[in-house]
Amino acid sequence: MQELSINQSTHPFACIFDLDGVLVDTAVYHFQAWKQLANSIGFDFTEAQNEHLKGVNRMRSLDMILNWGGVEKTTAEKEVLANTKNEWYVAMINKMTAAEVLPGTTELLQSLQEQGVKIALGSASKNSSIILERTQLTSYFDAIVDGNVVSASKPDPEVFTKAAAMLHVPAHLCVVFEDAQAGVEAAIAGKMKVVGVGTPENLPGADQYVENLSQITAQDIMGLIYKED
Ligand code: B16
Ligand code: MG
Repeated sequence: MQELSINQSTHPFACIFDLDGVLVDTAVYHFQAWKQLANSIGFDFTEAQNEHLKGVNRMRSLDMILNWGGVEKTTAEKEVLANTKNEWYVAMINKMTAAEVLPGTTELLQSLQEQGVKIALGSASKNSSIILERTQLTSYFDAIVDGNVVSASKPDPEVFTKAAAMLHVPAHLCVVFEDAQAGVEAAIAGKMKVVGVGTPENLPGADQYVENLSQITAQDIMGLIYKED
């Protein structure tokens, strides 16, 4: 069935995508680098613990890991540890390819772009530009808001409200795609619609749930904003 094209003058809307866990799966690289760091300090770090770090910024993640390991460090020592972890992580993401883009991602971004829908990134990561370049996704984005330009971490809505402002689209016409509970809460706090990439159990409060972006079309997204039409 042919998809109807979206008229952006009568039914405008924009999409804001989280990066890690929505467009690409970099959680595996974060896990390897954090585990190596924890082991170097003398304790272990599990995949279950890594789940709690999704959407959480780098310094907050380090604080949580040190807390789990029962280790205290000074601010200066934490800076060194965070930089070490990031060097290991960047070495891994520098080898990423377009094959690591999650299912349905490129197709959805292409369809949205062809239909004139504005697209932004809303990520906690300070490494988003490397990841987008390596996976050949950069050209789909009209605005990039990441950990380099926001001061308040999710669940604060700053990352998404900044993205909406850069796109010149009001919050109530924005749909956020998120795989982390902190991100879903941030989108709700920003008064935006939110698609949870996960389950209602993991991500309570989202307007719709998908396993990945192959399960949603540009028309479905428009329907989330214009439900009564
Ligand atoms: P970096 P997202 C988040 O990205 C990750 O989910 C989280 O695990 C990570 O700690 C955070 O980025 C910071 O990443 O160390 O690269 O700045 O999900 O908000 O795209
Ligand atoms: Mg994420």
